[in-house]
Amino acid sequence: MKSLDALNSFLTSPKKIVITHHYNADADALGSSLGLFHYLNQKGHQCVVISPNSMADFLLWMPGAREVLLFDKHAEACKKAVSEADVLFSLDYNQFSRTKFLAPVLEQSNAVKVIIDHHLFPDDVFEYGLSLPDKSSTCEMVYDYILSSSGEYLLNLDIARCLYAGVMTDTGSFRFSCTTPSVHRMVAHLMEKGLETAAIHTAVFDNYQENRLRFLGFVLSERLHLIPEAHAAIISVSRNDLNRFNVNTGDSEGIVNYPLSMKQVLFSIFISEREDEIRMSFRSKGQFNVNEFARKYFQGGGHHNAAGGKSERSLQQTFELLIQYIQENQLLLQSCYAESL
Ligand SMILES: [Mn+2]
Repeated sequence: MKSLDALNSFLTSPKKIVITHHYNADADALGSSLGLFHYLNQKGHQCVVISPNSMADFLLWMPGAREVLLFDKHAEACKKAVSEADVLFSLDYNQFSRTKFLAPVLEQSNAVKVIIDHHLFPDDVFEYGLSLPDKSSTCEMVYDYILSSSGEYLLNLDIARCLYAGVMTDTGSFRFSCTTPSVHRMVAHLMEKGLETAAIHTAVFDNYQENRLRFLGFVLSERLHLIPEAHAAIISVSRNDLNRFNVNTGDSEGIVNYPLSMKQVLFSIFISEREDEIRMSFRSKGQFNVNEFARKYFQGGGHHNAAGGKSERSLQQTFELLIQYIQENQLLLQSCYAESL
């Protein structure tokens, strides 16, 4: 794969550029896409951001969010933009299948394909780009790209807001182990551009509707299962539970983190019953590697402290399997716990 430096010599004249990210965009996916969008537009390119599906409400404050083309709403406009594009950026994902229904459209594109991403094992479809699993977020990588392309003078408040949102969420508000000194230097730099961090934290995190807060209270009280000897916790949510509180896909986001606020818990799992599968989120604090766990047992993966997976079994069967796999890892979890402070 050729470097982003090499791409820059291709971008010396104005190009038509499409920027995409994964299905169910999170703040890093959308923030990195819009950060790059605001940057490349200022460079004279004609950019469009395409999202595979409609985005969660807590992202709509981002500058440019309402200009994003949604494949589930504007399929024809998306197809047209992709077919006319000279360059296609893939941000915060490493294979087209992560865009679900948009994937066939991207696969047919003749545009130069570029990846900027921090997940393991990128597909070989990309001609240019950067895949750095040690980076905190794709937003940090877009920031690095802007600086390394001598674009510092174009780094404005809109870009700062978008990029900060992704780095804030992907580092768990600067507490995961991926929060390097460069992350803090980046944030300091963005603050010098006028960024107000508190307002963005509020926009992203303090946005619950009543049903979502009540749902959170319910699952913590009624659906939390602890496995104390393995320092693990499982929250298991059925389709009925989701319907009862009328919660959408995005509403369960982040609930997986709550069990980690207990001293004795260092591995937390959230499983929920969706249309066609059991969706799984894994989080850990410290040394226990949930990326390996998700990859080994549940067709998933992600990062050291945060990963996802899925199961085609029933909710109950998935729960029982989880208990079994946690027991298999019990000694490891105990030693991770012994090494924590
Ligand atoms: Mn990310």
